[in-house]
Amino acid sequence: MTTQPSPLSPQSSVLTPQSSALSTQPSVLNPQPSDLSTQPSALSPPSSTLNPQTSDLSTQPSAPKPQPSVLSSSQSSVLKPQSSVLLTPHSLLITGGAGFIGSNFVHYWIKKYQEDRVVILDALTYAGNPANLEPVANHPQYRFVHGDIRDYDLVVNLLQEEKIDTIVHFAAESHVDRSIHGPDAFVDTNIIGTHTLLKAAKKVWLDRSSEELESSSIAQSSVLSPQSSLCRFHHVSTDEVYGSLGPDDPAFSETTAYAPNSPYAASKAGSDYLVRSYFKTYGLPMTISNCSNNYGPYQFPEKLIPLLILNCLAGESLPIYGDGLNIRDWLHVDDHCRGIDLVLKKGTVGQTYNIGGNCEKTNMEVVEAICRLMDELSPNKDSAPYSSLITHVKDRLGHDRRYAIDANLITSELGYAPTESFETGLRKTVEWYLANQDWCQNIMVGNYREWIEKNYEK
Ligand code: NAD
Ligand code: TDX
Repeated sequence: MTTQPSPLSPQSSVLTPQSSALSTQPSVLNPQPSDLSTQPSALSPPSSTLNPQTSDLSTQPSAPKPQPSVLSSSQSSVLKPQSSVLLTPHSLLITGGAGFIGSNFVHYWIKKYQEDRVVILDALTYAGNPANLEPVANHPQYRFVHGDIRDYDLVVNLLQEEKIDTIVHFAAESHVDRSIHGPDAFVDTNIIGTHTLLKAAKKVWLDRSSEELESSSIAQSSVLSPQSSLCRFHHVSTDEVYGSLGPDDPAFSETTAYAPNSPYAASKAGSDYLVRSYFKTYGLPMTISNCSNNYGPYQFPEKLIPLLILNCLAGESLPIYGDGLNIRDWLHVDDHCRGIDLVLKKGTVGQTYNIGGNCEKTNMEVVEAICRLMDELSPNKDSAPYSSLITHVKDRLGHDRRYAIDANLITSELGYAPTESFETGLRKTVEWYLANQDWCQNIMVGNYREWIEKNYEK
């Protein structure tokens, strides 16, 4: 539950913060930012003394000499974010790499860092599509593994076999509406799955005993320790963990209290907490990015922007939930990939970074912009404007009213700035869907049709 004054749209049938017993325990349901955030202001300065690590970590013979700038805690046994740790990834495990953002990230990374090994682990759920990876599938450093992030042995073996130094974790159940119809899969993948990856990373990067090392076929030099800047668990998360903003509230910063409203958002919040705890408790080198709404090529057409483009092409209605005045902060997926790259290479270990587009739009503004582009790029045969297809439909349960990201930390610390405006990014996106009709047709069958029937009660 949230303390925000107006998180629920007027149409919503969901509990308001004022209602019943939920509002009687604000200190439980609404922890203060200091309880939940990683607090950039609390960064501990790099210690000049070589400090022993936490008790768990100090037992590790694979870390002969703690280095001063990394993860050392001075008096406290609780680890704090530490700057001046520069990571140079060589072998990446990209989970969920066959999905929308994951596949764009794989394209981005292979193009920019040709020498790096890129291993993709994806269960190929309805949202995973090998076709998203076809353009890079013949790259010599590319490997696709069809498997589940909840398969601990598989993940441990992959980390060892491929000498993985960097995990970029995209795999998730990602659609809010599906989480309303069936939350279980969200808990399974987003919470249990993330925890399985964390356990595997801890096992391979932190827990190896000297006997294991001696009998291992992996060279000692490839073994990573929490004291090294050689490994990283990067967790890709969402702005939805922060809940819903009122019209005049400041944008979400890294210290905003978590207040997830949908099962999807709650499962992502749970996974964020687990990642944070593996840093604080065990010293697993991690970073988290919480990003706003992405759009761009390869996005599954259950999400607003591709759904609207494809419905225009099919001459079907353009369903807008409720009054259409809900606000999202839109970011082109390439700019999200750039942000993750910066966090990996220059980010502070243990830190959360918000990534956003500084681009708040109501859903009505989005649908109208798409209709204008479609009128220009693929006019309706009977010349009727596509906006005539806009239809207001029943609101989403618990529909968050407004998201907005304050990206000052990543901007000032890492020099991040989006390169696409909404106008340029949306035009490119519409052009991509128009030019990739085969990709669209191959997706809009079977399960997809069933989902559309179910969600829109056709
Ligand atoms: P997506 O639904 O398009 O792709 C998810 C991918 O994960 C698919 O390829 C799927 O097959 C794979 N997957 C699902 N369960 C799996 C499992 N158990 N094991 C292995 N693979 C599994 O999602 P997306 O939109 O690309 O989002 C990627 C990540 O970014 C998610 O963690 C999401 O929460 C986050 N995020 C998304 C957005 C957005 O606007 N789409 C914004 C902020 C954050
Ligand atoms: O048919 C629709 N009609 C409609 O009005 C759909 C599918 C959506 N909407 C509205 C709901 C939202 O206010 O459009 C807005 C955007 O909806 P989605 O594309 O479903 O995205 P959202 O729910 O905001 O969540 C997205 O951004 C944050 C991603 O799906 C998440 O994975 C990400 O974490």
